Amino acid sequence: MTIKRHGTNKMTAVSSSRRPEGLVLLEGRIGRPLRERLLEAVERALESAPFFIPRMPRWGTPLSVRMTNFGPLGWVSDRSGYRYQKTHPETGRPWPPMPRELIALWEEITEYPHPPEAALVNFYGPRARMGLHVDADEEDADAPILSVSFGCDAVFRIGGRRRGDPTVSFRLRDGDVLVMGGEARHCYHGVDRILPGTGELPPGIGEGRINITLRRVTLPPGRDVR
Ligand code: MD3
Ligand code: FE
Repeated sequence: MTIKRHGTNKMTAVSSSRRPEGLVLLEGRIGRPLRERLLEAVERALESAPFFIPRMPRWGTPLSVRMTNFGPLGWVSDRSGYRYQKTHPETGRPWPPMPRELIALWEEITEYPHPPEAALVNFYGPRARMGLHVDADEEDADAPILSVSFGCDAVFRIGGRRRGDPTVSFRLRDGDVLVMGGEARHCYHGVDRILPGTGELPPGIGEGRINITLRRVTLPPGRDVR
């Protein structure tokens, strides 16, 4: 994995064969002013697109994470399955527009030639977690995924293409950006736990952690399924 500490050009902790290629951690990439604008955008979005409780397909078991989305498409999960859709599952309204700051961040960091279509906002209370999974609901599996973390630290884990491949863990902290391209895009990953008391979110959101992932969902115009 590549780790860059913001404000210096020094790169530390170089690749190890256990860590997937294409994983880049930009520690502290989000500065104070941008952090404030993005969290304000989340608070504003919650007024029209409140957090919903995602549920496991078939059984309807609730996940511990709460979710909402920005952008033309949003990821949802309920008894019928996982999918991207244009509207909030409870209000039936379109998702709030993608904040321009998020589009700009995607352009600066990924250099991917098409804008993100979904920004999934995950809220973790102090006891929430996310089990190991692969993100496979995007048609455009070549586009990277960019994630931004706020609030409490999380213990993030990533392995390989197969469940059971060896994993590595590291903390995701307030202001960190993690980019998954290349091989890493297809690897199992999850959040083992939140470290309560390690960070703050606006009171309107609550105690815990917010993670926003930017995704390209559909194939860009003119590109066919291979
Ligand atoms: C590695 N979110 O929303 S962000 C998810 O902290 C998700 O909320 C976690 O996994 C969170 O699907 C992790 C970092 C992340 C996001 C997507 C990935 C890592 C990834 C996709 C492939 C590989
Ligand atoms: Fe994921």
